[in-house]
Amino acid sequence: MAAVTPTSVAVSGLYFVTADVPELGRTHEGLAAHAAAGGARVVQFRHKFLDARRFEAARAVRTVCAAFGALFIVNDDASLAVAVGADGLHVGQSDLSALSEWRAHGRGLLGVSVATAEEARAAVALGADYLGVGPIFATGSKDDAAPSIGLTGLRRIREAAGLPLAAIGGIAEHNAAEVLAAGADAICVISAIAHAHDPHAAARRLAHIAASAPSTGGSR
Ligand code: TZP
Ligand code: MG
Repeated sequence: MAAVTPTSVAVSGLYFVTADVPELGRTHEGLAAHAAAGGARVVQFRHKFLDARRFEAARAVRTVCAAFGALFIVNDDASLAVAVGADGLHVGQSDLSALSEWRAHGRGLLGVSVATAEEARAAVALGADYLGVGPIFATGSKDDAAPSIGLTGLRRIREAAGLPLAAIGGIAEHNAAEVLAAGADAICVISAIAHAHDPHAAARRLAHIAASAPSTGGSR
């Protein structure tokens, strides 16, 4: 049987984007562990401060992902992704400049954030392996978040691109099923786990919702 490499594994199910929540004593590593133990198939290390701690924090999240068999993706920072041996890099529209370094030195999945069908087609042409789609709903977790695109925007992107879609932005237990029904392959969350009363239990419930979703006929 052929070996399964990261690039041949579709992004699907529950996808956790890390944060720290100092007021609750929650770290990137600790939350990644709760998410992965609860069933997250993909964890993206997203650390917006370029300080020395990010390298150690990324390595710790990588170790957690390896322990639980989750894909480990790094947000935006191609140097960090290469340095810690990430399974992939995820870039936003304003961070596409990171691609040349990732292509030169990195190996694995490339995720690109898109908000429109046009951006989705351009990301396909760039060689993306999956698309981050959103914000679907309003979010308090991203300072510079663009206006939400809603389920209608997600459906338009579903029609435009055959790649796995990881929907993000304001997704939680109450709306995850409708996001999956609209064509998402993965539900991508920060606060629904990071701010949950019990992050591990929240991850388990979200992973269960994702696993129970019927196929949309999209890339699943
Ligand atoms: N990109 C688009 S929305 C978003 C990112 C990183 C934040 C999602 O956070 P939450 O708490 O799941 O709405
Ligand atoms: Mg970015």
